[in-house]
Amino acid sequence: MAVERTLSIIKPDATRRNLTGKINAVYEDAGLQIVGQRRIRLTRPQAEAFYAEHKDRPFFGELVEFMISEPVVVQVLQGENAIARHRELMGATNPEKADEGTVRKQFALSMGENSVHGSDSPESARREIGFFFSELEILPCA
Ligand code: DAT
Ligand code: MG
Repeated sequence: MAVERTLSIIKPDATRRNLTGKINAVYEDAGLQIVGQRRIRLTRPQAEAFYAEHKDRPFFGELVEFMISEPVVVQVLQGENAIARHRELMGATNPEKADEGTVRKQFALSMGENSVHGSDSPESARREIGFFFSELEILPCA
């Protein structure tokens, strides 16, 4: 296994309910280091570009409206096997199917308002980290 980086987003339903710290604690307790983090409001073109792979899906409009509705926290997580490990900690897209203890099981409101995003492969991690962060903004501890 290798040290990886992945892109995480704490979504509007979670920032709105003041859950940033609780979600960060799940990641930090699991040994993932938050090596970059910024609270931003996504613009509509940014949200559309970030989720371009879903542009033909019926839920795309709703997804974009949701992602621009309140601030989000974008972050880079680093650790052993971070991409898959983060997806495990997040739980299934549909919170009704998410395992006990996962972020989505604990906090998600619905399939759409599901509290967190995580990259799903090394390729998407590279693209998604580059979408929000420059190398200078990513600061791991030694
Ligand atoms: P994930 O976020 O688990 O990687 P995804 O990439 O398939 O899931 O979809 C991106 C987001 O789009 C997901 O977090 C919530 C929303 N979404 C996906 N499927 C949906 C559906 N059937 N109805 C409403 N929103 C949906
Ligand atoms: Mg996805």
